Amino acid sequence: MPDLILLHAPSVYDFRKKTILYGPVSDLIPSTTAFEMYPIGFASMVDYLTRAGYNVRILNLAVRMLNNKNFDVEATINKLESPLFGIDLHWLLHSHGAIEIARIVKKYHPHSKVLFGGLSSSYFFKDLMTYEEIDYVLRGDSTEEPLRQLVAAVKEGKEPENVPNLVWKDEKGQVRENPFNNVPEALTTVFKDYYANMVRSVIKYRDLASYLPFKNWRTYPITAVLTCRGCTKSCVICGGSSSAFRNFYNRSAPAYRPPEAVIADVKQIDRFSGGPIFILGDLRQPGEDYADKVFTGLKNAGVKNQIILELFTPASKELLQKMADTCPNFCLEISPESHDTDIIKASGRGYTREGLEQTIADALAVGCGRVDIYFMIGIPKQTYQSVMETIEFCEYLYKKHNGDKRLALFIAPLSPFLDPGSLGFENPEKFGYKRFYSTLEEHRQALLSPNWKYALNYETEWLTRQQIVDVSYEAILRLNSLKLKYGIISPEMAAVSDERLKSAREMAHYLEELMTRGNSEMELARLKPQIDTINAFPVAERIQQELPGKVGLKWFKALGMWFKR
Ligand code: B12
Repeated sequence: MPDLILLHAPSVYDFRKKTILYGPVSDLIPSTTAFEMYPIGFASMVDYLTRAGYNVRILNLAVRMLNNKNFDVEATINKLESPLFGIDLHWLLHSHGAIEIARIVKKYHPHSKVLFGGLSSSYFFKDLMTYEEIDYVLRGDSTEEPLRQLVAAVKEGKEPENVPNLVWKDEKGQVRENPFNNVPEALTTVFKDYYANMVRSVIKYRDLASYLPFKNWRTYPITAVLTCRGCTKSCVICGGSSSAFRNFYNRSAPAYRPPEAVIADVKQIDRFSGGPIFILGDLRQPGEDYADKVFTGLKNAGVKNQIILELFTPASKELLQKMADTCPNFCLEISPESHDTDIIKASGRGYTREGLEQTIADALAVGCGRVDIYFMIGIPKQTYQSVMETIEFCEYLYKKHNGDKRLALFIAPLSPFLDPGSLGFENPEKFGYKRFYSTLEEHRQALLSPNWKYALNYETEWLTRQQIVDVSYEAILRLNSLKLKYGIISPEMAAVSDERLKSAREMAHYLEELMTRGNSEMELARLKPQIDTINAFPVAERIQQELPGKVGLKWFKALGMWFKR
């Protein structure tokens, strides 16, 4: 019997039965609108506990529900056995699904304990304790060691009064808050051997289907390497900013993994996957020296996988050249949010229009395989007009670089939520935000809105919720036409995208009408198949993001890695 089962819920339970028009909320990530990807921390928890001698199983319920329409969640949970079930509420948009799954776990396993963790759990720990099916919340961005202590306490039937970071209910149902003092300054004891230990766990429970991080992972096995917890920047919309970490996760400075550990991960991944590897976070955060060490290590490792690197601020040509020398055909991720220097500044991002243009030009010149630029709708000072100017800027870039196919431009709304803990969420007026929801339950209910407009937990002084919806469709449609015009995407892909966006826009308007009329239940049920079809349309942006190349999984190697142990 596993000592702990980690469950990942879909954003909304049961999305297969509810009628919800999602909008372009997950177009730029590998997940679908069910947000089936579990936190990378699942791998580090499996690794840490396995090394400590415990058995941990992962069950990605969201991915199972997506991949099999007959997958029976209740029957599956009923068959599980463990004294402790952990559910992630890392991203707030899992708040509906996560709590419904907790209810199902308690229904079938009233004597097992239910544990929540992740950034949103840490933020909303008091709210979570009011749900009777939740026994524990582990706070913080680094829960491996507290979790080890909790698993031991549960196994031994002891009260967890000494487990750091834990909020729990004692025998009388009183909520107890243990000291929140497990906040490691360096990440030297985590992610030691996590690929091997994940493979070990998959084999032990003979259940690869429940470990898949997202629906299409088998055909596009992108993997991520964590470099740090925390952040040096304080972007207004980010719940993972330095101020959010300081105020809510008790972290005053980011903790980094040693460069050697980052290289070791990349080498481990190379042994079982030919897919792209996303090195998370700007490597210059701890200093240029850190970045240099990683690049030297990568060069020596001779890894063939395509490497994806992030930049939080403009980079010198010298640095970009170094990236090209060490990771041929590398892919660059840049999120300036807007083309307009004033707006970029108001959102706290570290670019200017000139700096952005220079970095793009230099990256293309040194041979970067692809430059991904992400713009966002719903940031301070941004008007309808300004969003349209961002699209004009995109055309300017395509022209300037002669329709270079390596230039990948994307725009999406900040949705559904302005992150809790972000400067914008905490001081809405100061940054021109109006916040509609505050509590966990309000956010949970918002996720059930048939029209994504009402899931948005904010609007701005410059854009109402309706305008955010309208301008999002308009901007993405225009960008799509530009991509067609400059030959960036095929006419077929452009046509599919066009159809998806136009039918979604039409449906959003119809839903708005319907909901203002009231009494819409029957009509919503009638619309479900149509809305499901719109939600399931292929997303051109996601297809465009998938890096071409040899991306197969080296299963035999993965198994070999297991047998060698
Ligand atoms: C890397 C990253 C991603 C990666 C995800 C990689 C992955 N699988 O984890 C990608 C790019 C795919 C991504 C996507 C999204 N992200 Co993101 N992401 C980040 C980022 C930059 C770093 C996260 C991080 O440091 N993790 C490390 C630590 C904190 O977490 P961890 O190791 O996974 O888990 C540890 C703890 O959190 C905790 N824990 C987590 N789960 C559980 C469960 C249990 C039971 C327990 C006990 C403990 C526990 O213990 C773990 C081990 O110590 C942060 C910003 C930041 N600087 O923090 C945003 C951030 C987390 N993302 C955010 C958002 C909003 C999203 C999206 C919803 C955006 C969107 N609309 O598409 C999607 C959701 C993806 C999905 N689930 O399908 C917000 C979350 C705000 C909130 N509170 O809801 C953040 C804070 C900032 C931001 N706006 O980007 N993201």
